[in-house]
Amino acid sequence: EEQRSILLQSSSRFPPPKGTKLSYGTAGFRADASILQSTVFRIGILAALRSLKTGGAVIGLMITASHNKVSDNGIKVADPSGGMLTQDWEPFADSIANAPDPESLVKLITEFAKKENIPLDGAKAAVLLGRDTRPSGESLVEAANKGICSVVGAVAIDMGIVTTPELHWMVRARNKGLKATELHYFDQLSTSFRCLIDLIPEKSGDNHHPIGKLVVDCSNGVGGEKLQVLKEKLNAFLHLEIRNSDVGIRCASLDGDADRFVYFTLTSNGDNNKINLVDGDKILSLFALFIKQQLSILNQDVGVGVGVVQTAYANGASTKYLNDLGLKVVFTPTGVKYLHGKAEEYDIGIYFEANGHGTVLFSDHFLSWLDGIKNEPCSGLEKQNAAKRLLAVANLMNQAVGDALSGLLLVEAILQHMGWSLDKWNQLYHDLPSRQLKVKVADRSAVVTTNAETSVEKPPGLQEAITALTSKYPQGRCFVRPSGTEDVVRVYAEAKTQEEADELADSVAKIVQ
Ligand code: NG1
Repeated sequence: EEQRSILLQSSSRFPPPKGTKLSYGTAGFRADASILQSTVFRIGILAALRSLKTGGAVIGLMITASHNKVSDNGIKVADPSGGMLTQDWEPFADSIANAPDPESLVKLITEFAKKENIPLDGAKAAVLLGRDTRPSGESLVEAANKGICSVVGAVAIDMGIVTTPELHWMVRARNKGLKATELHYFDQLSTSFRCLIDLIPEKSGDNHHPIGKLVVDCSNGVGGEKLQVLKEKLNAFLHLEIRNSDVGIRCASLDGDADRFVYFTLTSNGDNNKINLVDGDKILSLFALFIKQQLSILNQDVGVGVGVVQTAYANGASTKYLNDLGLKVVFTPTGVKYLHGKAEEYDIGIYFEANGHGTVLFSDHFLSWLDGIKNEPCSGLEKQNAAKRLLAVANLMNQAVGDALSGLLLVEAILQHMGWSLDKWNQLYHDLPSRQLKVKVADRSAVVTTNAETSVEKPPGLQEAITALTSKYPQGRCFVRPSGTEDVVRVYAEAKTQEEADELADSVAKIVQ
């Protein structure tokens, strides 16, 4: 009863916006920040309930809209493992976000708590709060805090301005009883990076190029101030320049909450600058190649279960390259929650979305095997070093979620290890020309897909039409899917030439409209 009246009272201070229906999409809720107070308050309650349900484990709640415009904001929940909120709670998130008044909200919460056996008796619960640099973040954190504290026994711990991956990392570390502050995060990243650099074999031959300076564009987001900390720790090992946007020799670019990154170079011919994008598929390929090499040194290139996870947006040329390396490539729908879950099934699971979100996961079993080799002098120095390198990769790469800062350091370490320029890396394979379009439709949920979003189930007839158009183009590939973060249907097409990819995407966009 006490709990009920607290919830009624506090939620009456956060009325929901009229006339908008929110849904928990590919990356939580996103909308104009001005209408999110009530959603954030309510998801604060959800996070506290999730903590109670998981026996008091720490839950994460991140206020960010990533790469969206600065006036937007959003909210994502991290489960005790540091991964995304379990999908079977998403319908509850939707229903409480859209409850019209305090009575119906409290009714939904009470029923859900009963169904899930969540103790509402003052048991302890904890939620870690984080936000990016958006100005709206501060007041939204306050709303989340109110939501959390309206669950009796729950406390909110405000971590301030952090990257999304940092918050996920902290949630995971706390629940594992590991050191979990931001200082520990930076320590772990810089130590394992230095370890990889120390383990680079003596340079031989003319293949090695000094790899020069890296310029990082931080999108005026949270990544800039965090990368500055790493730069200071790594000055002697990595020549790094941090800018909001600029051009340079070898450039990397982070998104607003630093959970994604890509590389690029600029070539200028006359007045025109051309951007050569080195995307998530190529980052994935570089990581896969390095890991494969270390496994060969360990004579384990077939015995270890390595899984590479991509989505339908992966360029066909990357999938071919990975298959040719002898790796197993599997596909999931778009959205980190799907890729991460799949990657967890392997000894080493490497996943990346083409847009630069991904990481490398290691199973506990495999890590102890590596530890054994590292500590066994009879293995021989080469094998011990290969094991050390893979252990350093496991420490460097965020095990909770894709992380631009750790990913960037692994790219840099591998380029130094190989003695490769960015161009050399970019030559691993050549992308097939592709085109992505967005189509505004009346109701994007009318499009229902299957087979990791590669084919359309509904409306009837649409897939047949897409197949017929695609078959006209050599090496043609095309699919459509409703976006989970924007009110559009996305069209992706690939073909042998840019003109053909454009034509195919255009013609399919017309029949989707
Ligand atoms: P949607 O809007 O569902 O396509 C986009 C990206 C995802 C992912 C999420 C989260 C594409 C095609 N889609 O999802 O990969 O990054 O945003 O931010 O890039």
